[in-house]
Amino acid sequence: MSHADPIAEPSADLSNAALVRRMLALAWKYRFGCLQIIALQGVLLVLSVVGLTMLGTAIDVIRHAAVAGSPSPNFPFGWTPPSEWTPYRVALVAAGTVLVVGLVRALFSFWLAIVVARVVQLGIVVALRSLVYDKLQRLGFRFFDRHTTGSIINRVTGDVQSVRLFVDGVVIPVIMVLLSLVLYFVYMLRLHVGLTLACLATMPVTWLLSVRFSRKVRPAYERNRDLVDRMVLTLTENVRGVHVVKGFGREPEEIAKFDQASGAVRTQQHWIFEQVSRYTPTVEMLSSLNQAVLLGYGGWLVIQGALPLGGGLIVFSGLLQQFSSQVTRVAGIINSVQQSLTGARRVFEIVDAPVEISSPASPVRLPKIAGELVFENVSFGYDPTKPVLRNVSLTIKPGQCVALVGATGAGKTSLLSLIPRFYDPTAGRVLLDGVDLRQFELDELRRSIGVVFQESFLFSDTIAANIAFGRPDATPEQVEAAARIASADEFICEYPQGYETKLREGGSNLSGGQRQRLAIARALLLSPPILLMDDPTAAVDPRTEHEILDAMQSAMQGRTTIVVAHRLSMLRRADLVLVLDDGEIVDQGTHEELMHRPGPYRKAARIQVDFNEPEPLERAS
Ligand code: M5T
Ligand code: MG
Repeated sequence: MSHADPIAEPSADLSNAALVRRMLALAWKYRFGCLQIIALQGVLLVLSVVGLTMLGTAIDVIRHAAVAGSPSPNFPFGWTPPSEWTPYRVALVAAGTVLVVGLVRALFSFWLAIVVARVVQLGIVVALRSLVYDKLQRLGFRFFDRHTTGSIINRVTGDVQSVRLFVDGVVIPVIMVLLSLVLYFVYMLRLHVGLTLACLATMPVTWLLSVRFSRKVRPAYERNRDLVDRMVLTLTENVRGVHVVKGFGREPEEIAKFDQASGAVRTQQHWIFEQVSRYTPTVEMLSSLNQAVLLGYGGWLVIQGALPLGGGLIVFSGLLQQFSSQVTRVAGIINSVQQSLTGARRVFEIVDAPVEISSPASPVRLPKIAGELVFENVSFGYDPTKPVLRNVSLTIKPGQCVALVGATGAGKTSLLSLIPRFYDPTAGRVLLDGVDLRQFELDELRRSIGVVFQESFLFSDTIAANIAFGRPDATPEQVEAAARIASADEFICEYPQGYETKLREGGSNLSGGQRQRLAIARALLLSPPILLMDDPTAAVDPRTEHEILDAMQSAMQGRTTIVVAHRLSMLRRADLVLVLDDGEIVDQGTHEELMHRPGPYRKAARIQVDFNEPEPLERAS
């Protein structure tokens, strides 16, 4: 087994071609829905051409009746009106048909909207969103260290929408554009070949323009997403750090910071809009050139009697308009391709991110975990080139209570985080009951470890639900028992709703010490063979600390406990004290032993002992 754990870069192929292939595969998964959408849009397309034909025919009928000597109309679809019908009756029938076609179109449009919503918003978007969210639950801490909250939130919400855009903004429109271009082109050719070629002469120019446009705008979209991320990050940090911001009176600077981030997005978007608004009128201008050719050449053909007015020129004009609007749509589609590629890259980056920490194929199962922990030459660094723990070796016997001491930044939290495999060591290994941690089933390993983090996070739910977070099936009695051991019962019962009291986001309606006690109760309720506590009593007064420690004495019985501690009251109770300095274990022993030899421990401990009668020399050294 390789112990190297490089900062894994997403190794999957995220080239444009690969992304397009994957999004096509996604569309293929929804092919029946997509086919339904295409069929409905096809019906709408045919209906619009039928409506246009009816209009042209009606004009020819009216003209024939009104203008003496004008040519008799050509009826479409091989149909001729009975000879006894007056021209007015024929025109009325045509009008009626146009109306019916319009009604049917409305019905189909309605149906189409429903199908699109079902396939796209309720199907693809929901499926993608849960795919990304599921993956996020399985990703290791390294992933979250590397990406900002804003970027992750954006990916789950915004970028997922960009991916579905590939289906309803690219795949389906491309098919529809092709279908309608062919239909219009064939129809125009049937009306008049020369006129068709003359009017479509500008199309290659339009096409070239749209290709150039997309080349120019593509990189801008990528940059735009980054800028939006940065803006969201400013916002989330501001909301989460509201106390700091207000406490330091930094509101104006924060506003300026946000303005700047939002200004950058605006400038960037403005540039994109500028490009779009330059492109669209140019294309529209080209299409009026077409109209001029149509009226000049087509008008001449009508006067010559080579083309009927309604069924010919007017239908042609309608077709041409549709044709150029479809060509213009190509630019929109290319835009959507860019946007969805950018979004897809960010979404698939999460979907493909290697799950660096996962269960082995055939995990080792122990009938019962005794709780012996061994570190064998463990080194670790968040960035592998900058080790935070160096060559740490230690043995903790089952049921031992170990205190971990060391200056801030010494690596205490990092050492603890290797035990539930929040990270894996860069070298060496950690053994539980003689088995490498990496051989356990991950969930099982983590369930047998209760963790009280240095900063306890609580959810916006009831107190009871927070305590039972790791064991949702716990009975109220068990929840209360755990709370009692953590000295939390008393303050909880002071609330009118007791254990059913709702916490605000992050537990912000509790004091720091209350939050910590809930976190202890949460870990104790798991009744785990191993208990890790990162400075659990930092936010409580010494008296409450005593209460907690006394009560926990029984709870710690038979469990391997590692506590990051600073206060002597805790250190005295520990079976073993490990002294960590700059990522290395520099000393270990009981409190008594360590106090009897000179070293950093005695020096640090004396400061506390002598607190009441300060000895300036001792403290300064
Ligand atoms: C040890 C660095 C930190 C420090 C060293 C958590 C964390 C830490 N570090 C990172 O680079 N990334 C991280 O996510 O690692 O940090 P620690 O283990 O948190 O130290 P500690 O628990 O002993 O300190 P404290 O202050 O909690 O007593 O260099 O920069
Ligand atoms: Mg720490």
